[in-house]
Amino acid sequence: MLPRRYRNTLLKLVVAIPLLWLVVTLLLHSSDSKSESSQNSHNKHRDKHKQDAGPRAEARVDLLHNSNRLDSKHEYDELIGDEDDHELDHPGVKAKDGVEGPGVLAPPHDPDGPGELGKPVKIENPSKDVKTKIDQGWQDNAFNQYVSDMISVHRILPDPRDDWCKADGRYGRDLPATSVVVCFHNEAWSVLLRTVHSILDRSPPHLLDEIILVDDASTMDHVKADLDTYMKQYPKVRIIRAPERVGLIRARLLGGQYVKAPVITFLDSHCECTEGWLEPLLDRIGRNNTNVVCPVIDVIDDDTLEYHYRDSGGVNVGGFDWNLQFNWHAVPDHEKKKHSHTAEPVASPTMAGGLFSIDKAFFDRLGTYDDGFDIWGGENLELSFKTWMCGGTLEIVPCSHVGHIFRKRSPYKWRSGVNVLRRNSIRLAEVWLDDYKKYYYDRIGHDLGDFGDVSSRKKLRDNLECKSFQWYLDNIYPELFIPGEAVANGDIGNEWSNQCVDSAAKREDLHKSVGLWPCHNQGGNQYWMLSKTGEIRRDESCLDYAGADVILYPCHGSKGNQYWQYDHYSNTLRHGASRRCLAISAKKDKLTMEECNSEQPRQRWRFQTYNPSKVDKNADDDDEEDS
Ligand SMILES: [Mn+2]
Repeated sequence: MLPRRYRNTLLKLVVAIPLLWLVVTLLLHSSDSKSESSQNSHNKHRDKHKQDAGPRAEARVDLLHNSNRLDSKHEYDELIGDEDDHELDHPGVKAKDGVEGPGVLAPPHDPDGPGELGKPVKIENPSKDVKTKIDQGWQDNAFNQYVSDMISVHRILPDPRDDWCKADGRYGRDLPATSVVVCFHNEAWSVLLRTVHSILDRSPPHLLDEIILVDDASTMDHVKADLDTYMKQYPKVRIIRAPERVGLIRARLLGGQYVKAPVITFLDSHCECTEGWLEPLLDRIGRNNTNVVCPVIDVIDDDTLEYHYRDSGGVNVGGFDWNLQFNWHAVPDHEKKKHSHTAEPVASPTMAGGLFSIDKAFFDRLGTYDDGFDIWGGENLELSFKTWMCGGTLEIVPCSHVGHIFRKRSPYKWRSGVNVLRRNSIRLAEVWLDDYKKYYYDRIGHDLGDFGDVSSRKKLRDNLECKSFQWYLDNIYPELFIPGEAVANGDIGNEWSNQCVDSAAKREDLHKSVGLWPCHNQGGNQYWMLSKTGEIRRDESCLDYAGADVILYPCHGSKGNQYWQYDHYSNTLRHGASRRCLAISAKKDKLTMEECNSEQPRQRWRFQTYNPSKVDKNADDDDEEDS
């Protein structure tokens, strides 16, 4: 909890600031005043990136790395964002300042205030008192609340859209309206308000029916009566209170019950919507009500609240691995070929889960979420699979950008004892994965425990006459690595030296050189699979060569530095991009990459098992001069 003295001050501020604004507004009857008092801050560019993180942030870190690897260093920099560009991109700041929709005067808002245009706010040399407050903010929220509190809840953001998105007639005229459901639990005041105001400020009023805030039994005072009082001035905002803690999934369903608009949009409570975020989403649903659509999720830095974005060339789509963990990957070639511009909506095998729009009737038809799901996790994959398998389409819409604060841990308390995520995932696997569930169960030691009754969910799938998971994999996610389809597996041995390719493949082993060890025939760190698309991998780690050492890198599915061609006649492993061959050094102490020479015994490798019938005949398509 906040120290009492600070809490009282905060409460007073919370009440006093809107009142003061009201008085000032009435007195002046103009929006000239820019008297917002804000604590002094020093905006300094910041380019530090945290490495250790929870699953969501992990996805983000991998995203950053993948972009860096797949494209170029230059594009990596673009992803991080370039403040100068932002200002050029946003000439209309002044015009919008002080106005918040028809007839409502916004609080005074300093266009040069902290965090404006998505710039980072950094506190240099905080006093002891300030440091205490900063620490408390981190403890309560797992992001820098102190910095958030300094930033206007109406801050202007850069316009992250491609020009393509702004062309005349790009979107239909008669779009369906939406209600936006935002669930929260003890969300920080300024962050929650900024979420709400970014929706109110940047959604065409006729397309926004309501914002439904669902309080999942918060315990902190600031989101109780104060929030009610504050939101009374905004007739479009409705607050629903769960009587007891129900968890994110059930809180969303609770909010969904109040939706009157044809479309439901779900957002997290620590988001910021950017200019034009809503129309491209609703346009897709207007065209076809079985389109389920996600905005691009931009990263709001958890420490500085800097807004990071990049153009549509960097858009990623959702996938998953056999731990049933969501992950991001680059738009695959087969999808790219369907589009003439990178800003067009792209098919995504899965969604991250927190931010999306769906036609309410279609959501109901799909059986919303499994009501046996508890708290959090797995629901995004469930909705993704059944959307595709039961006649819908899931898309990322690059013209729609919503920022999200990615936290590295959950600040909330939950009862312990049950592995909720695993239980949800097992229910999901039982209902939707058919025989492929075995690959997930392999990962959890076939320890299913009590996952409850899934018969009603299976019945739902039958009634909807949904397609098979095989169909989904073949048509929607052909990039997914299916362990049973490996062309080769087991150890990769060099007979001349009796050494095998040997590395652990945990997170901490990524980005490190791949090792060698005498072949032991025990699997473990010597167990590899050669995928039909030419990756040498274990789990999500791939052998990767970028010109220096052969390292382990998260598999990105885009060939390039991770593409290997195994010739089982000469037993050579040729690297696709460099055309060099994997070899063992003359001293037998490390892996090297050399000019290919099939006479060289140091370049000969044997897979424990090799099944040439599983080689994908299309795998060499984009290979110019095949051997
Ligand atoms: Mn979130």
